[in-house]
Amino acid sequence: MENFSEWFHNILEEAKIIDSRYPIKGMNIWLPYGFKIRKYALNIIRNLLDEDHDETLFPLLVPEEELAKEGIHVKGFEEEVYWVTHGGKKELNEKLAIRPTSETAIYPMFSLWVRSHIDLPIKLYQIVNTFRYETKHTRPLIRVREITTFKEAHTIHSSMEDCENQIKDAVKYYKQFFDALAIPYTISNRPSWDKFPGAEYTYAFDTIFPDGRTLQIGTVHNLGQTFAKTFDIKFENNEGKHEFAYQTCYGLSDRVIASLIAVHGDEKGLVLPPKVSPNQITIIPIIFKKGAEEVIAKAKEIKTRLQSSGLRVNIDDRDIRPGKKFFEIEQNGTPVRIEIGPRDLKNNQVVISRRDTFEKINFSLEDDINNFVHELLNKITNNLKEKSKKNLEEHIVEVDDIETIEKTVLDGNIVSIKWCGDDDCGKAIEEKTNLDILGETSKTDGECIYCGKKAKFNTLIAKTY
Ligand code: 5CA
Ligand code: ZN
Repeated sequence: MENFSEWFHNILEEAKIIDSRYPIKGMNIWLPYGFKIRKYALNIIRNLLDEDHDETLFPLLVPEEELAKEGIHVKGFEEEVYWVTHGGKKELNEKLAIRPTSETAIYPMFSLWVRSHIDLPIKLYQIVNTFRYETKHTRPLIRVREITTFKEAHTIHSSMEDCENQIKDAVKYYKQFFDALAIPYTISNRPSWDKFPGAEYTYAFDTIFPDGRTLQIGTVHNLGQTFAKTFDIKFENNEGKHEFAYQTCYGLSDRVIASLIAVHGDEKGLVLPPKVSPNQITIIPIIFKKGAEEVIAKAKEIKTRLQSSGLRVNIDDRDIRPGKKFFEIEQNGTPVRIEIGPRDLKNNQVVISRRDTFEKINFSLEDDINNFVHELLNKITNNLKEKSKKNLEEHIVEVDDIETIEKTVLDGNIVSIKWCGDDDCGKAIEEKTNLDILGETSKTDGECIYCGKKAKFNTLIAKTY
C-alpha cells in the first residue's frame, strides 16, 4: 500500500462505508453497508459483555455542576466539551455539557443507587454517541468529533481487589473481541501523563496500521475511589461501616471499524473477517441465453441451503458483466464468492473463491457444501488472524540506543525500549524522538535507554494517530 492515508480515505467511499461530506468537521454518515459491518461488530461485543454486564442508557446532556465536580477529570476534557446554552431563544440557567464520556452523567445516579455491599458489584455498559471537540486533525472513524459508536462500561465494587479482578476481566473481554475481528494488539500500561483523567492507571490496546503508525483501539481504567469520593458513592461494608466504592470503566469506539478496514485491507479493497461481513457468501450465476433459468434455479437452491445453516448469502443476478461483479465483491470484502455457469451445472459443481488468498476451488455438489463453507470461513478468519498477528510481531523492534529509536519507528515499526519509569525521563525521551510512549508491557532490568539509571520496564514507543 503506497499511500495508506489516501487508500483509507478512498475505500471508505468506494466500499460505501462512510460518507464524509457532512458539513460539520469530524461528523460523518454511516452508509448502509458500513452500518451493517458496525452492527455485526457490536453484536460480538454485546454477546461478550452480556455474560456479565447489563446494558443501559443514560442521557446525552450533563449539568455543568456535575461535569465540574471531578477536578482532574474536568481539566482533562475542558478543551473538548461542546455546550448547550440555549433552549430556543431562552438562555438556560445552567449550561448543559454534551457528554465527552459519561462518568459525570452516570456517577450521580450511582450515588443514589449504591447503599450496601449487597448491591455490589454493579456492571453496566452503554453504546452511545459522545462528542469531543478534537483539535488534532480529524479523520473518519479514527479521530472524530462525534464518536458515534462509544461503548463504555462502568463497574462498581466493594474492594480494590475486586476492582483489579474486573480490570483483568475487561482485558479478557477485549482480547476476545479483537481476536474475533482478527485485529492484533499490544497491551500496555499508559504512562502517568497519558492515563485517563481521574484514573489510577490505564491499560490501553493499540494496533499497528499499514503506515507503521499505531492507533489506540480500547482502554481499561482503574478509577480506584477517586470518582466515588467526588460523587459520594458509598456503601455499608459487612462490618457496618461506610466506605467509598471502587470503580472501573472501559471503552471502545468507531476505531474498531477503522482497524478492521486498515489491518486486513489490500490493493483491491476490503478484506472482511467473516463474522462482520454483511454478505459472507455471494453467489454469481454466469448466465448465457441458453440454460439461464436452470443456472439461476441452482443458484437459489444453493443460497437456501447455505442460509439454512445460518450464513449470510446473497445472489448477484444483476444484468452486468461478471467481471464488474467480481471487482465489486473484492472491493467490499466479501470473504467467499461462488460462481456457477452452465458448464458447472452440467458437471454438478461450483467454483468457490477466497477473498483473502484468491484461491479457487472446484467444488462438487455431491459433497456437503454447508460443511465446506463453514470450515472455509473459519480458515479465512484464522488466516487473517495469523497474518495480522505476524505482521504486528515483526514490527515490534527492540532498540537499546536512543539515537536509533526515531529512524526505526519511521521505518514503520513500534520500538521496545528499557525505561527507568521516571516521568521526567519518559517525557524527555518523547521530546527527543518526537514520538509517543505507549506504555509498559513488562518488568525488566538493565539500564534505562536515556538516563542510564536502573531500568524497570520494557516500554513501547511509536508514532501514534
Ligand atoms: N470513560 C472512559 C472509558 S469508556 C473513556 O472515555 N476512555 S477514553 O477516553 O480512553 O475513550 C475510550 C476509547 O475511545 C479510546 O480508547 C479510543 O479508542 C476511543 N476514542 C477516544 N477519542 C476518540 C475520537 N475522537 N474518535 C474516535 N475514537 C476515540
Ligand atoms: Zn530513565
